[in-house]
Amino acid sequence: MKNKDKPVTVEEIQLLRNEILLMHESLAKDVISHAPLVKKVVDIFVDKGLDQKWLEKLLAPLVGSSFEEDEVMLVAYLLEELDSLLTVKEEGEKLDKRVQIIVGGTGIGKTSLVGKLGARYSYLLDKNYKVAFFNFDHHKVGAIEQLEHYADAMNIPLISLEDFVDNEYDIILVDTAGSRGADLDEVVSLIEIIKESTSYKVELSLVLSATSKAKDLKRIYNIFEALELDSLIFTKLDETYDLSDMINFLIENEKPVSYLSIGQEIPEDLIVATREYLLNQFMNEENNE
Ligand SMILES: Nc1nc2c(ncn2[C@@H]2O[C@H](COP(=O)(O)OP(=O)(O)O)[C@@H](O)[C@H]2O)c(=O)[nH]1
Ligand SMILES: [Mg+2]
Repeated sequence: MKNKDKPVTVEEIQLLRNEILLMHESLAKDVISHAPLVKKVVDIFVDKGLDQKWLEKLLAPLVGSSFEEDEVMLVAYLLEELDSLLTVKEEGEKLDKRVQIIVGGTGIGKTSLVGKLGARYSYLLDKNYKVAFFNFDHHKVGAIEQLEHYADAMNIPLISLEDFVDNEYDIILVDTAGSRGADLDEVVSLIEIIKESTSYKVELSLVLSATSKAKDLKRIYNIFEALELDSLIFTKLDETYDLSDMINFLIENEKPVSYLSIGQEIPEDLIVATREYLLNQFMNEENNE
């Protein structure tokens, strides 16, 4: 068989694909270098921390159009695109018959979040749900005390797994341990048990900190991506003025964000995520200092 007749392998297609992608990227950069105003807008947002390649690919197609000479339009277009890429999960009106499992790395605010959500669902919405807490954190010493404290203060029962089958609660909030591999298997078995022995829906939320660096966000996300995540929750938005790593992460992963934790106060410092809030916080970073 002559070389050129040999069937193309998957690896070769992959290589070609990568090459085309690279060509696209350098082409975009090249095109933009001939359009000063587009380049200026790219630079502004690179300064704000957005991914340069992403910006170039997005704006290159506008070179040669009437937008090219209009900075306001270029910025508006970019913000529009950002807005469309940020996905949020609305809280909705029917929150019950649900077990919400909170997973994520250590020290990022999971237990505080369980407290905040517990108060929210029990007392702060139009409908008062019957909430219970469940602690699935076997490792961290003191972890149970923290949740016990919230349970006492909020008059929300801290239940055991056996209590799930009674179907007595509208919402069960599950606090978990950190992000080690073994814990992940435990979470998987917990989800199986709930699905097999109760009629609750399972909702899995991954908690990430807005203060984490891009690589750390990615690393944690990669660990938990194996589970079927329903939503992301970002904490500690009050602790950083630079939300670019969070925004880049959201652009890349397109997972819906449900809640945002914006401080240590329980239950006050929790808000339902909206695209407006995320974008405003990102754009106004300097004004807040
Ligand atoms: N500034 C700030 N601190 C927070 C926020 N959420 C939680 N914390 C703090 O982060 C620390 C760890 O919280 P904790 O809920 O125990 O984290 P866990 O280990 O993930 O359960 C505590 O001191 C919390 O008060 C937040 O949104 N902003
Ligand atoms: Mg905890």
